[in-house]
Amino acid sequence: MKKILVIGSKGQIGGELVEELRKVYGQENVISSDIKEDNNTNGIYEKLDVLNKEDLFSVIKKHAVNEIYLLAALLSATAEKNPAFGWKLNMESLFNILDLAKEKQITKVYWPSSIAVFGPTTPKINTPQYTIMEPSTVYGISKLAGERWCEYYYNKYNVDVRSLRYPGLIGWKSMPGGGTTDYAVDIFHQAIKTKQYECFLSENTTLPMMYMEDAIRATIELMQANPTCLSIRSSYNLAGMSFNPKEISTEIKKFIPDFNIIYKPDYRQQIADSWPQSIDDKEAKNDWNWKPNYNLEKLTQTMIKNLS
Ligand code: AKB
Repeated sequence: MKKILVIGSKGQIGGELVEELRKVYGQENVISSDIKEDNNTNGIYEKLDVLNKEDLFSVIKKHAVNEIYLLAALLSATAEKNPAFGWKLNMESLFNILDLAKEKQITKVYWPSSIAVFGPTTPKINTPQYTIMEPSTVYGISKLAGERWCEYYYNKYNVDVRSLRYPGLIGWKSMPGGGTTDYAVDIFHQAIKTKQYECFLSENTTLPMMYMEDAIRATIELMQANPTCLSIRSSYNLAGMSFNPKEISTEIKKFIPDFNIIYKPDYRQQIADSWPQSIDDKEAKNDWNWKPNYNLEKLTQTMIKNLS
């Protein structure tokens, strides 16, 4: 019987992932947790600081948890403002979970990586799984180090850990929290509310992106995949679509013709410029039949319909 703990369930991915996991495995078998208080969740919720090993262990014992999705992290923009804490949270949380899996307290781990593992020296178009990786952000450095540790724990201790390199994620159910790709969510909220958006990236900054529903499905499909099919235990490249602020604003204008965007790049421009523009995810396609459902047109239509 699966007992799943989702850590960081109040973040951008967490809420939607918990909702979907509960549909698949049953409400009572998915425990959501976050460092924040929660008074109005439907299912089982634990207030949990993943850096506190004792509390973590007692939640696992209390609910007989055997599978963990570790989503707690500082994202690219926030981690640049607090590098020491970004490194601490992103790395120590992973070690706490990998060590529990090494001691066989849990049997399976999901941990997200990111396109931030790539850097300015990486080939930008159709970035392959295996290539130059010299990330220039604290977040990217922590994700690349984490990937190496995941693979190490798999090879050395037979820990069943699985991971995806998420592109920028876009959904209407939750707000992003401190990433460089956040503009692609915020733009929809502002377009509907005020028909204006001041973008912190320049108009031609193309980045890999994905609709949240695709990202959640990819996560669950990877976790359900037969282990013998998985050739990668660091983290899989994952692609959905690629676009820049100008292209997304053109799509939005098809629904809101008087929408206006202005560009005021800030410190996040440099982070975006260091990342790939598009991703080659052939290993994910080959190993566990990954296929995205959403392109920019369908994404825009869905976001506007649901937010309006
Ligand atoms: C960020 O912008 O930091 C994240 C990511 C691409 O991992 N959305």
